Amino acid sequence: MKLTAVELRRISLPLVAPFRTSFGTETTKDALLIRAITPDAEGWGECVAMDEPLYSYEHVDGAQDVVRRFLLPRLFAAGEVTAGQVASVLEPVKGHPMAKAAVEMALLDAELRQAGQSLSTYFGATRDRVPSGVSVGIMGSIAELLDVVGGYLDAGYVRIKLKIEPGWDVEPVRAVRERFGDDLLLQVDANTAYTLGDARQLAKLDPFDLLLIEQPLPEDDMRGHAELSRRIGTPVCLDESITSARAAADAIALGACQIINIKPGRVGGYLEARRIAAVAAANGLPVWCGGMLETGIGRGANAALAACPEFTLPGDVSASDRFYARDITPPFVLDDGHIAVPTGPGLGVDVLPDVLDEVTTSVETIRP
Ligand code: OSB
Ligand code: MG
Repeated sequence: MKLTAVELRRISLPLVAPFRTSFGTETTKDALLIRAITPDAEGWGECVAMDEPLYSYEHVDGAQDVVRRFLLPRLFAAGEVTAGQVASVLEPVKGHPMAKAAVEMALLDAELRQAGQSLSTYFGATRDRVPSGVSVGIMGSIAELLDVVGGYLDAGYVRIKLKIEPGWDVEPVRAVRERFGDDLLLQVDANTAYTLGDARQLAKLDPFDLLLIEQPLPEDDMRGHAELSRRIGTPVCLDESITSARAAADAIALGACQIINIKPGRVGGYLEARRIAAVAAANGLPVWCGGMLETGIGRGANAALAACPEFTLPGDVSASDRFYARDITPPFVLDDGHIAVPTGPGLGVDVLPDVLDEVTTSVETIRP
């Protein structure tokens, strides 16, 4: 693909309700969208970096700066670049996987649209719909939590993930188990809020038969996760720590995780995400597709990834209305607890131009 221009567009979308995790509370989504313009096709990428560097060190203003100043000049200088070559062209720039992922995604969309192939076909996906799980924020009270979880179960979600932190762990899990029963697929996500010294507290989750505990310890604490895995009964799943296929192979070799949450933005793109799925499958580990409050652009791509055969656990690919009353694409909806995988060329989702314009806060066009 020969890029003639790249549009960096910022949008702001209000969330239907505040989303509280151990690292902060979100009330609006400020996303960076990347539109790759080539003579034959256009493609969209979504950067999942958040407002503040609290989930990972990236943040959306910084990602835009990195794209503008360091990534696009390298891509322009490289001339004709396929999506598969983007990662190696950008490899001299250290880190910034979310910025890189968004650029690669835009090129991949353009390339596949031109070829008339869907992302799911390109990935070798084997399903046309994916089971949908939902990530439930930390609430002000157990009563409120039970109401919210009940609402999601009534909507049809097949798996519940509770955000936890010290002081909000065993009691909410116990309450949800007691109210909704032993058959409910239930897991928790700590977003690095604990230390190995909390192993005894985390072992108190053992009786509740959780599918997994996601990222209890700091991002760089691989040995801690390996030790914790020996001390608690709940399987450990890594999110923040898995930054690449190499990191995944290391974590598996160390025994730091038994399950992996794959998020394309966190690992530098959908192509690296596919490689992580392959590494996990070769080692017999289940994987699932995480989420970063994506708009319909990223949500559709995540559904395609989650439809690949390695993804054997329900992911955080929820319906659009879990976060947004109005999205910039036609909404993804729950059908019998599932989300349909887009079938059209490229990402297979079409941006609604009027909504996009209404929620846009800035547009910057960069040319070679
Ligand atoms: O840790 O999985 C996470 C959202 C933002 C940042 C990190 C995480 C999350 C979620 C929500 O849990 C996932 C989603 O539904 O998009
Ligand atoms: Mg997580």
